[in-house]
Amino acid sequence: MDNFAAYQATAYSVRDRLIDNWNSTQQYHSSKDPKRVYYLSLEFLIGRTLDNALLNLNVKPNYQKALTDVGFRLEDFIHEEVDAALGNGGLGRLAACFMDSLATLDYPAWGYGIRYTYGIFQQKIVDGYQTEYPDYWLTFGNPWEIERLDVTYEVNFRGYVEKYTDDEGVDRYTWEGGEKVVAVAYDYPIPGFGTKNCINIRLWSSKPKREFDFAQFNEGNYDKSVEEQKAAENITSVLYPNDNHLVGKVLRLKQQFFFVCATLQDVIRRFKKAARPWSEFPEQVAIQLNDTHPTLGIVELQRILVDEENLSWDEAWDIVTKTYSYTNHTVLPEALEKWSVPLIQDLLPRHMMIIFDINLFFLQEVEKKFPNDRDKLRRMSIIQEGNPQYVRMAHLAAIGSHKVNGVAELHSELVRTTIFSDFVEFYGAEKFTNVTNGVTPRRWLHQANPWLSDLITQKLGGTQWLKDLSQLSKIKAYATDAAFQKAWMETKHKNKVRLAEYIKQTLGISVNTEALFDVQCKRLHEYKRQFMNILGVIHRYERLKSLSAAERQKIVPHVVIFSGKAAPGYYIAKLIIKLINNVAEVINQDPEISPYLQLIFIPNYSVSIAEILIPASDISQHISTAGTEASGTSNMKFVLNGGLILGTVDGANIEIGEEVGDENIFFFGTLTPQVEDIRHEQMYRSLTLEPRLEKVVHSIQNNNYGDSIIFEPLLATLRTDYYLLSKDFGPYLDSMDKVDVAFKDRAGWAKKSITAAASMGKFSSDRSIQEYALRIWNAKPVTVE
Ligand code: NBG
Repeated sequence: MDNFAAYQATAYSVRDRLIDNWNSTQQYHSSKDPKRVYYLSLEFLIGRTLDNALLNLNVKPNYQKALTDVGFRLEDFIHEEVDAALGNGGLGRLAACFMDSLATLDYPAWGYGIRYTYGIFQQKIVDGYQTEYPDYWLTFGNPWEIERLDVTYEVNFRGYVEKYTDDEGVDRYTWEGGEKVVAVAYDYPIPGFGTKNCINIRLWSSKPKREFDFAQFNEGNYDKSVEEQKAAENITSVLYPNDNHLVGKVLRLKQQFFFVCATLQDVIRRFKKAARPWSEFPEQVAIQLNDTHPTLGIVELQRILVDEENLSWDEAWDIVTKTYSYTNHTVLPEALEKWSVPLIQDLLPRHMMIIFDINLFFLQEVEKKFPNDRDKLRRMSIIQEGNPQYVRMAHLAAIGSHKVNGVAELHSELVRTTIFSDFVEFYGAEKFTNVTNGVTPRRWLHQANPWLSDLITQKLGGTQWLKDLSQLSKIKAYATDAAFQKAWMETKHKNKVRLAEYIKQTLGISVNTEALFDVQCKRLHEYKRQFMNILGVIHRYERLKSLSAAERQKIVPHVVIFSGKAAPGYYIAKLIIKLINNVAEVINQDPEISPYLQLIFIPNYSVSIAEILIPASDISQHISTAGTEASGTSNMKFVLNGGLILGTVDGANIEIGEEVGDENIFFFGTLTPQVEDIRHEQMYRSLTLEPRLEKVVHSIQNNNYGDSIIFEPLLATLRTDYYLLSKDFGPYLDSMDKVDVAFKDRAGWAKKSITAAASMGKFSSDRSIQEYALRIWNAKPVTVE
């Protein structure tokens, strides 16, 4: 960065303000001692902080002016900041949006996570292939974190368990860890918008214990003792780069325990400041598990209460279950966490014993309620039998929590009827609830799209809508007002120009800003069906080729934009990236077609890239096979920014459709209840592909997009077609035609865009957080004075 020192000075001065607010908030909370909310997440995809902090603190104009006076441009600093990318995708970004809402709504809340030395890898495209590079995000320091050498805890692994009998004759256990490391806290202040409330994400970093192994050292094993020190630091080195996919590595399990162990010590220390009885713990503490990743926290709290605090098993378990609640983010089988019993036994011997006990007592209750149903016991058990046995983390999370929620209506229904159907029968339906996801309008409209934000503020006569997004609906009254339509579409155009400049800078390609910007940016995954999209692009290209010059004139020009990372080990997803880039190579070098179709793959998708991509889109694609995308959250961001959705009847698309109205969303495709039947049918007869799809596949096989041999494994997925591309391809293309027809009617399109955006009040993460607070946490806001 050019003016690094000036950037640092700016950042540190903003940080000082954050710390001031943070201190007042902490002092006030300490004096009131309200119930705290703890949001435990292995991922926080925060992105950049400077602009967000300036806007939330409402000091951006002051900084702008002050910097201009001394010859700098604030914008330069804003755009050169590195992202804090400690997450994979929607799950991690949701956690970041939730922190913004918790702060803005004045909740006494904490986020807890891991300070990975390397966040999500950097993606570069080399010869059309994704290549991964480490994300050295801390190289130049991080002005937004505060190292807390005064907040450290010991975390143990392995070792042995000893049994003894206490004074009352009860069998008790102590665990003496063998491998010891230290967790050091790093605090990341999160300012609320238009409030003094400033909360904190506390991220743990692993360090070796200071006691160096001198015994080893003296025996001449210097290298071995250093090795062990290094291993301790390794725990928090790297974020696992898998989205919606389990990879059962020991180091990952170590991260999970390290994180919950340090977090619980911190939470309990805070609880113990007031001398309250343990029975009050659930009245003071609500812990939300963001997916199953922090589920060992349930076991660790039970262990602390029973082994260290000497509570009875039942008293302890009552406290644990009243404290925890669990959010499920997927029903995809390959993403459901399970850990082998021998692995847990080795790493956490006492915890494995406790899991077996939790399971035993649970299954005894099931047996009481449903006698003689062996199969039910097998299905509901925390332990999956086999060699080796596995611990099903979702079962453990559900059993150890008082509420389980899905993240959109359809998904929560699937949670109740598929993975947890037995549990609904056992516990009753009230335990399983829905909280539809949301996004923060501060970052995703006000910050990412200042032109549109200003226009809305002008029209509504103030910025109150940023704290109460339902007020957006007042904009609907202007949906057919020609002057307002013009102003509205002008902001869209400015955003398209801004994106075009970014594309020009990074890829050297000039895109047509009058064209329809058609965007799909998200993690690469077969279930998200970027493959169907690129096959559709080939179809469009070849159709354009077959038209006369005069006929082409009538076609709506498209700039198709993809962006997204594939997990480094996900071979098929990486082939999809390669195919997109090969097709782009052909299309963009075809001068005949370029005025009507351009294809762009933007490398290294990130929060900051999303901030310029999303406001520029006319249509975004959310085209997962029905029943597979739990919610999606970028769908909400696109519509909030005046883009329309081309999507399947899946996840939060459905609820967006309910809000914006059928005429303002382009739905297509198989519905969830039919998906299983169709898969079944396809298994029993050899699949003939939809004719237009067949043609596209042949064209690829004819080497029109590079040597087709490399795409064989990708094309082979169409033979079983688990994700129903062939079934949905025709309706997909037809739906895209409807988009084009609608786009030609400029006034009609503006009306749709305005009406849709104005209908998005429901999808503020403020609404989500209020639902959690009311229905799950029983937590109340505290206005910091
Ligand atoms: C993801 C879902 C998305 C959803 C986010 C946030 C996981 C396991 N799940 O659809 O795939 O929007 O969670 O809830 O990452």
